[in-house]
Amino acid sequence: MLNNFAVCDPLGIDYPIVQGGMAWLGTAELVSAVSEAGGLGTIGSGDAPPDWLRQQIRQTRERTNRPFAVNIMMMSPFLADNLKIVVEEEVKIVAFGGGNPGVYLAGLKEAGIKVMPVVSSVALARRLERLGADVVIAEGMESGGHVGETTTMALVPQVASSLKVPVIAAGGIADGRGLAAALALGAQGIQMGTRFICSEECIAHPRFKEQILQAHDRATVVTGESTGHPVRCLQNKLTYKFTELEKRGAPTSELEELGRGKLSLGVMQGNIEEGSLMAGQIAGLIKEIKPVKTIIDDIMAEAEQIIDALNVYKSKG
Ligand code: TUI
Repeated sequence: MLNNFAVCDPLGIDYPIVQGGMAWLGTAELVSAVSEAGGLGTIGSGDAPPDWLRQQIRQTRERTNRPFAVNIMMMSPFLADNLKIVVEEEVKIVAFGGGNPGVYLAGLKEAGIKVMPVVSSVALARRLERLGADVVIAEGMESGGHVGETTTMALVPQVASSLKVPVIAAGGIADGRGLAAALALGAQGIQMGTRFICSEECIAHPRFKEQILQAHDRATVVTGESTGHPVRCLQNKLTYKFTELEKRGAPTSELEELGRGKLSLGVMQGNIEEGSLMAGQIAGLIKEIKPVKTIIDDIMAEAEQIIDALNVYKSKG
C-alpha cells in the first residue's frame, strides 16, 4: 500500500488524488464522491453566481463529512462575492485557476483557509509560495480548458525543484502510470479532470462523456491563443469556426461573443458540435465510465504495481 504522501496530511485526505475544479461539472455529486473515496473533491465555481456556490457547498456537506475544496476562477465576474462565500461557509481549502490569485492569499490565510493555486509557470509558483500557498498544482498544457504553454513533463520537475511546499501534477494524467510518473517527477500527488468526467457520478451530459470515450490521442485542439486565453477542447464544429475566425484576425470581442454560453451547451446540454467540450489530451486513454471509487482504487493499485515493477531496472548485487 502506497503512503507517506506529503499532501495527504495537510489536506486531510487518504490518497494523493485531487479532482480538478471543473466549471459546471465540479458539483456536489462528483465532489462528494471523490472525497468519500479518499481523494479531494473540488467544487468548480467557474463563472457561477454566489447563490449557486453556497448551495453546492451545503449540498456537498450533506453528502460527506470529508474535506473538499472550492475552486475560484480568476476570470469570474463573481470573483469577490464567491470569495466571501467560501469564508462565510468556512470552506477549509480553496483552489484557484485561470489567473494570479496573489492579492487574495493573505486574507484567506488569515481566515485559516488552506490555499492551493494552479500554476503553469515556475515564476508564478514561486511568487505564490512566498505569499503563503500551502500546496501548488503545476498544470501542463495537456490539460483541458484554460492552459499554459509548458508540458507537464517539463513543468512539474521544474516547479518541484523550485518550491518547498508539496506540488501536485496536473495535465495528461488519467491512470496509475500517470501517478507513478508524477511521483517520479517530484510531485506528491495528481489532479485529474477529464478522467473524472467519465465517472458515473459526474453530471456531464452522456453525449459529452461518449465523445471523450471515442476520442483519440489527437482529438483536442487549443483555440483562443489570439485572445490571450487559450483553451483546450475536443475538436468539433465550434473549434473549427473559432480557428477560422482567429486565422482571419477577428477581434477578441467577436471571439468572446462566439464562445459565450458554449461550455454549458456542450457539457450539460450535450450539443457536441456547437458546444465547447473542454477536455485534456489524455481523453484518448479513457475507454470506460466507472464509479469514482473504482477510478481512485484502480489508480492507487496500478501505481503501486508500477513502482514495484520498476525494480527490474536495478541490477542485483
Ligand atoms: O483554470 C484552469 N482551467 C480552466 S479555467 C476555465 S473557465 C474558462 N472558460 C472560458 C474561457 C476560459 C476559461 C476553464 N479551464 N486551469 C488552471 C490554470 N490556471 N491553468 C493555467 C492557469 C494560469 C494561467 C495564468 C494561472 C495563472 C496565470 O496567471 C497569469 C499571470 O497573471 O501571471
